[in-house]
Amino acid sequence: MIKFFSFGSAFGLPSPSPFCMKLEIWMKMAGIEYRVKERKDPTKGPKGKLPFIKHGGVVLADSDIIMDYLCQCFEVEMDRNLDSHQRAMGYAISKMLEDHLYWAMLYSRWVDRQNWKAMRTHFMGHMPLPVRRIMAELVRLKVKKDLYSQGMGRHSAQDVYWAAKRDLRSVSTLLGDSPYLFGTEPCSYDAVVYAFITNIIDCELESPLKEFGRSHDNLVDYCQRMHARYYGGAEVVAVDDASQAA
Ligand SMILES: N[C@@H](CCC(=O)N[C@@H](CS)C(=O)NCC(=O)O)C(=O)O
Repeated sequence: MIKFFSFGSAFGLPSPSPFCMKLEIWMKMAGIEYRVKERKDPTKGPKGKLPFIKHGGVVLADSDIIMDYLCQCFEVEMDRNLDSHQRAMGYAISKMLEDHLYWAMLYSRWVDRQNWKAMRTHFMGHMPLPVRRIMAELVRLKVKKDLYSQGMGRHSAQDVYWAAKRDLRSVSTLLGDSPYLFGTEPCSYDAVVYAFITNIIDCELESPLKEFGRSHDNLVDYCQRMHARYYGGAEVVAVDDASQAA
């Protein structure tokens, strides 16, 4: 059984981490059984980020690397129906969301004062008060530093949201009136698109990006469709919290 280390549900989302959601949906698509181990602190993972997995003696981080490993272990062959152009498009869209839109989402949650307090309460609320305040400032400082190094954090709020709206508009245009990214059945790239878009438009936290995303009916419908398919059923997935042995 795969032990899947992930942020648990928050802000009305299965996970406030689009990378954790991406991997979880992909495992559901692949029919791979897993047990969720909820974590709030990503630093304990092998790369200091979530998600990561444990499988036998193997500990692996990074959603793409994990998916590649699972493909080999379980002989998963996804996206058989896609041609090479669709695969290349899917890859390009995924990286736009993971390496560009993600940073604007991070900005809207940790830097924008509108959401900062809710983030602090969710991630640090369980800590005693003085520690909570210090940890919260340290984490916010780290996110700001990461954003600055990546580049997004050098822009004004207005420019951050302008840049991210272009991503959302592009996804909406590419999706058009298709039920899924490449037709009537979802593919692995839908795991990425859904995880990132729902983390913006279905998140209880407000932001200019949420408002903009929700003004695109096809994005709203797409997220509802994916949610119903992957989280709407009576499927039972075992969940352990952090207090239990890893
Ligand atoms: N490339 C990684 C990215 C994972 C990632 O950035 N995870 C975030 C949560 S969405 C995280 O744990 N961040 C903690 C940090 O950067 O310190 C993947 O695909 O898994």
